[in-house]
Amino acid sequence: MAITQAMQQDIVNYLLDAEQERKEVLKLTENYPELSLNTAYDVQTLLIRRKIEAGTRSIGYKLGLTSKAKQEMMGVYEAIYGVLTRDMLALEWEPMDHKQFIHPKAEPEIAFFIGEDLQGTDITGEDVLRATQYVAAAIEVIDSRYLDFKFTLPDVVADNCSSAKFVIGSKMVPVRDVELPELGVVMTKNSQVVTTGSGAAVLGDPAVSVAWAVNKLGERGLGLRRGDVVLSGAITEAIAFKPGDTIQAQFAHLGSVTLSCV
Ligand code: OOG
Ligand code: MG
Repeated sequence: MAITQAMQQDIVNYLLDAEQERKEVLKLTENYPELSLNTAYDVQTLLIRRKIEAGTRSIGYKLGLTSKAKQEMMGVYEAIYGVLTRDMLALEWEPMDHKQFIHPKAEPEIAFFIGEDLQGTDITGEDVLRATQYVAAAIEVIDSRYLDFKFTLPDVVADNCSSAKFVIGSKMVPVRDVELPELGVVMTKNSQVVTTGSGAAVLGDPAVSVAWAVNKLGERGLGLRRGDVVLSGAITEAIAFKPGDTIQAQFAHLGSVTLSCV
């Protein structure tokens, strides 16, 4: 059975409801086993369109499942991309209210600030470096709308790749001043080290990860625009947090970024 436009709208309502009511829902493929990856990206587009109609705007993209640690954690072995919207941008010095989430987790990422438009289907990591103005430390908060944070590839893509919030560190570094694969990161929770990694964990090089997304977007006639922010994908596994927890990602060269949950 093909997934009709009407079914896609039903799915969007189902996911938006779960997010607004902060409730976990059964993954889509339980009821729509035929949901393909391509249709899942169509659903994601519709979902973002609804959010934009409700008053936010698109400010860039995020990569997901680009590291082995994340792929093994989620049991999904393919990279994905989602859309970042303005309402997802959280400020480092503002406490993050746990009540807005279902079951949030934090992951350390590298944020790319894009200085010129970049579109195509044979874009390389080098092209990405040329188009990038700055990089900065980031923490992404993911909050899958699915029961127990479990999903298949089309499920997570339709759910805009579990996107919820992200925080960017205050230090913007010219991309040519750092060797991205060698950038080490230490993540702490309440001052205890919980995980460590380096940029190379992300498809060997975070710039290659961003290039992958540009090429995927290119297949849909889309691309990066000057001013976009792109999150490279988590370098380590994601860490669950609760009210009272402080999560910090300390990067070599990029400084640190902190999230305090209340
Ligand atoms: C999917 C989103 C993954 C990342 O950085 O790998 C992601 C998930 O794990 O829920 O954002
Ligand atoms: Mg992420």
